[in-house]
Amino acid sequence: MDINKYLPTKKAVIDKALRKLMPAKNSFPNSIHKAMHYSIFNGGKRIRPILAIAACETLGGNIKIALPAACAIELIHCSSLILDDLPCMDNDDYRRGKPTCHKVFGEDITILANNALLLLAFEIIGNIKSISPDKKIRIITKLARSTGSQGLVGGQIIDLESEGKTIDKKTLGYIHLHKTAMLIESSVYTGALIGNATESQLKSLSNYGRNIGLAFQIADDILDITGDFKKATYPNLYGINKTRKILQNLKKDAISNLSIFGKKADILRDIADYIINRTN
Ligand code: GRG
Repeated sequence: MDINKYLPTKKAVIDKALRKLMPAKNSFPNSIHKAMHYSIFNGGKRIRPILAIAACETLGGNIKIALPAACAIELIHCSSLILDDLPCMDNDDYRRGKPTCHKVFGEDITILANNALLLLAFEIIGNIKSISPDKKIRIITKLARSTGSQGLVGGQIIDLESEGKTIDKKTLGYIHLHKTAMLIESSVYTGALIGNATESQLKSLSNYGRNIGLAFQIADDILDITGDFKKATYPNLYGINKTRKILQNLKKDAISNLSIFGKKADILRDIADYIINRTN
């Protein structure tokens, strides 16, 4: 399927599944469920769950089984965004073009919504009937690792501690890997494991995921060029031409991991293209 059709089609499937998996918006206690729905259904691209599904499809796996796990990853991602927007973190008033969760529901509800979304993600994975306990443990462990102090949280900490300082390329690489690439890699890993990947297929797909995860953040840096040269971004540290070269090399490295899958991995190749050329 053409990527321009594939992405919106899968996003619609994911949104529908998310509505089914989450407690209803008006269910008790209303305020937390309203905040959770507000944070999820506000226009996200759903690239992480789409990658999980695409990895599963590449292996000929059952995407109905991958769907709840893919949705769980979107819950983790959105939980991190609402935390990131808080005044004590990035202090943003808008997310996805709409007032941030704390602007609408307050900081107290936002912190609780972050925790609730995160825990719901693991509950959903725990409840998937058709995955073996062994695979569930591997998925849960991988996702927890990419979210905790050696993943998202770790990346966020170094990002916060680097504010106002001149940071070097190694530190910037650490931040991008931990804040963005690890969860994207874990999304591909999750779909691949559910698609019954062999260990060597899992390794190749994880490498693909990590490379496009880094590319995703660098493409974000390019989209976010503001003229603020104090900001720690690839264009500021490497210059725009070198940054574009790095982006192309990451795509090449990502795609080199797909050769063993032949044409079956075409959608993952198209997603890599979409990621480096994206406009939002
Ligand atoms: C979840 C326990 C826990 C902690 C989170 C706040 C924090 C710790 C981490 C911040 C992570 C962060 C904001 C990373 C940026 C990643 C990124 C590129 C976000 C934008 O992703 P898109 O473009 O967004 O996929 P949409 O809106 O499309 O979903």
